[in-house]
Amino acid sequence: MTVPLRSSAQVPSERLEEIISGEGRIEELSDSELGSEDEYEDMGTATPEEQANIAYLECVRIPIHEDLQTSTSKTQDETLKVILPFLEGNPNEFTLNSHGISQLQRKKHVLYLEDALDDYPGGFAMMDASRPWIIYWALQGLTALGEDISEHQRRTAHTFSLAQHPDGGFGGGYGQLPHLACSYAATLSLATAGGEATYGSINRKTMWHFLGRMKQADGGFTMCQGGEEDIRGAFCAMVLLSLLNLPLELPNDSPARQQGLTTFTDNLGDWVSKCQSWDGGISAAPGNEAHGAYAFCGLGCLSILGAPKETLNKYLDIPLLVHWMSSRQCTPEGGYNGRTNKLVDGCYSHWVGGCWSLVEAATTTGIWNRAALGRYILAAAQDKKGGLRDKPGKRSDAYHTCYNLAGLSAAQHRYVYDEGINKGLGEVGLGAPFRWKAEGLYEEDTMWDASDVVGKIHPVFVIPFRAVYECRRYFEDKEGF
Ligand code: FPP
Ligand code: K
Ligand code: ZN
Repeated sequence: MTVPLRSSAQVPSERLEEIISGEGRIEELSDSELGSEDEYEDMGTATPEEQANIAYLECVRIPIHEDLQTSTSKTQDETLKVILPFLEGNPNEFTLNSHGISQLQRKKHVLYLEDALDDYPGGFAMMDASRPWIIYWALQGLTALGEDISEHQRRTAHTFSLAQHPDGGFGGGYGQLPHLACSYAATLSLATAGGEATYGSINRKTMWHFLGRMKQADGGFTMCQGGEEDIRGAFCAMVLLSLLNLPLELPNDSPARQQGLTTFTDNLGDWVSKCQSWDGGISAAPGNEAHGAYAFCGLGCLSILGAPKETLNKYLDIPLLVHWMSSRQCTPEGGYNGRTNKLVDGCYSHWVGGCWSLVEAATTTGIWNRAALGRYILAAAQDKKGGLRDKPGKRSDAYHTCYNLAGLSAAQHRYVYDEGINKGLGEVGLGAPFRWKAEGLYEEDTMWDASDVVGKIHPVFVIPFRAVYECRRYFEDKEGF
């Protein structure tokens, strides 16, 4: 039997090799290299699983085209032509799973992330302020791949002891000013590394004062002193307050207290509510364009403020949000884009894909295509050299590796909110995020085998469940400072 297949030969094989090896760039492909829309070739030796995969793609891969061409529509068409060979065939020549999709290249990704924790050449000096992020992405990715990262415990604690600011919070490294994003990535890294000495290295009292300086009278948080106020700040602050079991009362030296606020959560839900845009998505700050990364921050923030069923329904228009989130899943690519009329990108596997667990705890379940996301991640986002990427033609990096794997986990596992679990943990304060559990694997219409399954990831904190509950337990025994 022959199955019609879009020809990967539309892109000359040596160019395809460059793209696969990460040296070629999509933007460099000329129109003739990208070929025409309707060329097909026979696929003589497809296994039944591959044929089923192709048959599915045949049904969904021809989008309805407007006559009007714009730079946006052209970039989209070009991107599809680069991605389709990876969905329909196997240009990386990875071993295929029983569904005809590339297997998860676990060993390669582990080596890639181990390397990301090693030394960097001089050109990376500009990334110095992002050092906490790099450590977080690598450690989180490794645990998702099933690695025991406890050997990194001492080194992680040491690195962040230098990045902790005497006035509270973490910067990118020694001598840098504290920042909410650095504090978030540092704390998640330390929680993941685990161990009492590691937890104990976090100065909760100065962190509480730092957060007090970030709190704004309108309810939101700035990222740093005098910096931008956006929904990342609201999410990062709530993660720190809940994971470290900090008092919810504002410190006396908090400027917001002088403006009449008394707690960190004052006006917060209303501020997040104002970030929901007219199209249902969530933006960085009121009035801005909705974006997937900010949707996750908004939903994460509300899921820490209280039970998602209450807070999400209270502060958001959920049907409108669900419509916007559903519109982010690209067809036929299967992965997500971050905003309207933009391109599929593996990191949104988490930023949007990861929103579903939170939203499904507040409304109907079963409203997204997990299999299509799994297909994009396994077939198109894995780099031949190890690590995962935005899309074919882009280089892998620790950020895209972490968030592709988190998205894969969201597709594979059923994460549920259960009031009944962890009695005695999070009874006072921000206890809602300690009510999550993994309730088995999603098994209908999957695109993965057991060996492609990644670890369970806490849907709000995006670190292992063990790390979340152990860390909170440690800080609950340390009430006061
Ligand atoms: C657009 O980039 C990306 C943004 C506007 C937001 C980026 C923010 C995050 C990824 C994370 C924030 C989360 C925390 C917890 C701090 P782009 O224009 O290059 O990409 P696009 O075309 O896909 O929109
Ligand atoms: K992008
Ligand atoms: Zn990306």
